[in-house]
Amino acid sequence: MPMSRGCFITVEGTEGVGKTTNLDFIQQCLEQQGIDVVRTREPGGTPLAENIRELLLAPRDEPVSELTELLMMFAARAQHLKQVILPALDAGQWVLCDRFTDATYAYQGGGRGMDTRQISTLEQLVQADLRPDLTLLLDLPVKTGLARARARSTPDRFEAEKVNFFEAVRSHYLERARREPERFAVIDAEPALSQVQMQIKGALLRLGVRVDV
Ligand code: Z5A
Repeated sequence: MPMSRGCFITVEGTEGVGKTTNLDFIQQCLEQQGIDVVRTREPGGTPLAENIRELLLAPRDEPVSELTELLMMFAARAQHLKQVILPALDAGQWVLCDRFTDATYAYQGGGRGMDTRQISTLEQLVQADLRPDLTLLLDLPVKTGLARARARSTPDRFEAEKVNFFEAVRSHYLERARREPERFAVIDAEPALSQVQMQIKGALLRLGVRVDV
C-alpha cells in the first residue's frame, strides 16, 4: 500500500509572539498521538540554509538590498525543501516548521513594502504547488511581543526594526489569514500560555489530532 503523505504545519507571527514556546507544545501533542514529527525552521533547517540564516540575521553596516534579502530567503527555502521538507512529507512524516513563505509575504512584502508579485513568482519557482496544510498564526499586539522578545535577548537585524515595520508585518499576516481561513488558524497569543494552548489544541483538531495533554 502506498504511504500517505505527511501533514505540513507552519507557525507564524511577529516578534516575540511565543512561536518557540508553542512549537514545543505542538510537537509534544503530535508525538503523544504517535505521529513521527520533523521539527524545523526558516530561514534555516539544513547546514547551508542555517549559514544563509546567519548572513541574513547578522547586524551589519552595509545596507542590505531588499531584493538580496528576498532572494536569500528563497535560496535557503529551496535547499530546505529539497533536503528536509519534501523527503519527510514523502516518507509520511509530519513537518512542523517555525515560519515559512507567509513570513516572506509578511516581512518582505508587508514590512519592507516589496511587490508581492515578485514574491509570488519566486514562491512558484521554488515550491510549485506546495503549501502548508495548517498555519497557526500567533497574533499579539506588536508592543507586547517586542517587550517579551527584548527582555530575552539582544536584537538581530530584523528585531532592530521599528514598531511601524512590525505593525505592517502583523497586518499583512492578518490579511492573509482573512483570505485563507481554511488554511490559517489565528491564535490570540496574549493570554496566559494555558489559554493559548487550549486554542492550539482546537486548531489541531482540523487535522484530526485530538490532544489529551
Ligand atoms: N524572516 C523573514 O523576514 N522572512 C522570511 O521569509 C522568514 C523569516 C522565514 C528570524 O525569525 C527572522 O527572520 C524573523 C523574520 C525573518 N525576524 N523577526 N523578527 P525567527 O522566527 O527565528 O525570530 P523571531 O520572530 O525573533 O522568533 P523568536 O525570537 O524565536 O520569538 P518567538 O519564538 O516567537 O517567541 P518565544 O521565544 O517563544 O517567546 C518570547 C518570550 O515570551 C519568551 O520569554 C516566552 O517565555 C514568553 N512568552 C511566550 N508565550 C507567552 C505568554 N502566553 N505569556 C507570557 N509570556 C510568554
